[in-house]
Amino acid sequence: MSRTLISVSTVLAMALGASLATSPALGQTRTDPKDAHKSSPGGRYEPRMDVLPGQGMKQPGAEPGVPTLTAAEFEDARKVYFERCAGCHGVLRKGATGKALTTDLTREKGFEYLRDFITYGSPGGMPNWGDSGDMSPQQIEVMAKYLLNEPPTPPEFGLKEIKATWKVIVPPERRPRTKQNAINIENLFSVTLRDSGEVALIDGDTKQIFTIIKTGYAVHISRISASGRYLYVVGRDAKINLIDLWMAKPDTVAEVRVGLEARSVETSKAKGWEDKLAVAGSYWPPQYVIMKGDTLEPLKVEGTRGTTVDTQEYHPEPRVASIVASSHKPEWLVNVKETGKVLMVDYSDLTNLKITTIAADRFLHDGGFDRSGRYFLVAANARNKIAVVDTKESKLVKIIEVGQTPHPGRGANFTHPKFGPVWATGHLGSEAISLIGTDPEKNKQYAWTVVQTIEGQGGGNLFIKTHPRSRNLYVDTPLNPDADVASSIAVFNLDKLDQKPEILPIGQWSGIAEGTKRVVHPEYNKDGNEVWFSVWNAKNQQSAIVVVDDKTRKLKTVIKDPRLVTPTGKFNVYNTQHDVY
Ligand code: DHE
Repeated sequence: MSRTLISVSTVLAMALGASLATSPALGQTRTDPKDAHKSSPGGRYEPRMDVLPGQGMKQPGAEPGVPTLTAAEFEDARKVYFERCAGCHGVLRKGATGKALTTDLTREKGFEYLRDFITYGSPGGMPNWGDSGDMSPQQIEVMAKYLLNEPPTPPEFGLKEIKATWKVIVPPERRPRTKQNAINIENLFSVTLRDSGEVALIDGDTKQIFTIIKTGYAVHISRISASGRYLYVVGRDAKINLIDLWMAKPDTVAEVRVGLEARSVETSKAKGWEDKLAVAGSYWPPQYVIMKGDTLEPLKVEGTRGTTVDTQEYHPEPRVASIVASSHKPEWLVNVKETGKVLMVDYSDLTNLKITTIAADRFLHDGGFDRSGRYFLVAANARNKIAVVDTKESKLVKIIEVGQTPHPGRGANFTHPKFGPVWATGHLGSEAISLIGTDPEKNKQYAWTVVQTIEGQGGGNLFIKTHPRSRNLYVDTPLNPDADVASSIAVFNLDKLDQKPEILPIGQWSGIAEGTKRVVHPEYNKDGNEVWFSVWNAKNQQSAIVVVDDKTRKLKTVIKDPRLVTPTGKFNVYNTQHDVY
């Protein structure tokens, strides 16, 4: 069933409405070893530094024997580097999933070597930027020279800078004491409108857009406070919006920027700590920031720079990936990508901050809890592993080998007819869906091993979802190069996992004629009887949300509105608040 993948950055560029002329053809099968990166499954699902290119950075001074760049060349190369290279090679070029490109190494290799390497790529994973037409020969020459010069350093963003961005728009004492709107908040969906930098709050009962709220740039995820009242939204520009869902018309009541580039936000969920604190992690600077839950007042900034779990070398820019809140203890699990460490941050005493550092594996990305809420399973995606952390004992339980580039989102929990409770992840790099036993009490023999692997439609999977009241498992494939696969969903019967999945043509059901109609991020309503899918087209094309009846697997409603620009993630208030997935 598996189908070849094209590069994720190409896919994302297309979704962003970038010119197809500069991108490889959709579905093109590659055999050239130089193309290994692009054809290797999930090979280019790497972060971009979307906001850093816009930061002014000083050009390092000229050095004897090193080619100089004009100010304009430096600016162009710097922009391209942050957009295309920094995700793998690091902002400071000390290496991440890609090799280090510090000047001691690049100068030894020399200009011609660098130029050819950028042009042709390598089987080890370097894209063939020149050969593919993604970069012109002139751009490549400038980039090779740029790499021979010292890297410019983006600015730090400490408490002073964070505080300067902090705004309380409606102070807590001026906020409503009771809910002022008639909406069933528990069934409200916060929908990411990625390219317009907004979230749409959609009433899950009536399917009406209640309001649209301006948020950060290329907005990423939404999370809900423990009480369900406050919604936290993070943009890629590290802007956090705090939205009060009790207002007659919910709106931003406070905002702050916690850094220059960010992807994650979470709140305090332990007993006695509900709604008290919030935390956000950034890609640059490498840090996380603890804030007051109801005002976003920044309280504490903690850096993540340190040594890696394996080679135990210093890494200058370990990015903060996912952050989840334990419900057992006043702790957050902060997953640090480049060092491979899970930091269990005890937020009960910010002066005497206790952090338990768990050595997992490198390139931690996304993950979720098992159904008991005790164990957290996180993908070390570039290592094809899932690390399991016991949040009660604050210990690593096991590191499990799965398929190529796991991407669980938050994963999917269900009771398997044979193996008992399992948690499932899909993969960017293959059609495999790995089911991992999660019950060390009653099903000890199956716990923390892959008990079954089932086959979806193909690689390019990002999210997978079920619900405690459902016996269906939905698997998306928005990054698959085959347009039919990208615009449809595979749904498995959880009682008959040996049977092939049914394919739901969600893109077609949306009634939209234009675009690839990538279908992404299944999300249940509160009752678990409907599943919502985003039909994600480019910014200048029509997109939609398709709602499916979970029992019949038939189309229920299509939500279309010109304001629904590039909808991607959807966060049902109740399910996000209670970690139902
Ligand atoms: Fe995400 C979650 C990082 C691209 C949609 N994404 C996450 C998390 C991280 C992350 C670290 C976990 C947050 C948490 O739980 O605290 N995402 C990144 C990237 O670095 C990457 C690969 C590239 C980039 O430069 O941003 C990236 N992500 C995307 C997309 O292109 C997606 C598909 C569309 C979009 O809106 O940008 C996308 N990411 C999502 C969604 C979640 C997410 C919907 C939350 C899933 C959930 O169910 O909780």
